[in-house]
Amino acid sequence: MTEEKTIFKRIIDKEIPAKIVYEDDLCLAFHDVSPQAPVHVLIIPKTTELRSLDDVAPKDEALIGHIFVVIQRLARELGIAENGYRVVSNCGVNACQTVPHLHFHLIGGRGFSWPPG
Ligand code: DGP
Repeated sequence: MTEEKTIFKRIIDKEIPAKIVYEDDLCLAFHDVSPQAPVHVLIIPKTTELRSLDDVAPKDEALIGHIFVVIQRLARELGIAENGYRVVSNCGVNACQTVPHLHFHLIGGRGFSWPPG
């Protein structure tokens, strides 16, 4: 049985539109459809193997490192690096993950509180 594509895989395959801010062979970054801050971008690997952070294995170290380098560059390009930003990966039910494709939220442009809700 073939698993149904997630919404993120459909964005990767350009089947549905997204405001893409960065793309390379390994990852894609686009504006979140429901922004929680003035800047809210999602960075996702193109592989569909990783449904969440919990699926990441030692073989993925280079990919995850690459994604974080991209996140840092995007934070600078999007003008949120100077005042600070937050990177979030919701993993599983307790963290309210809704899309089963590993993703990192890059949010900034306002102050955040801690602890998170
Ligand atoms: P999470 O709760 O961590 O699984 O976050 C999923 C995020 O994905 C959520 O902030 C909304 C965003 N999202 C869901 N569907 C779409 C879509 O079709 N387009 C875009 N750009 N973002 C989406």
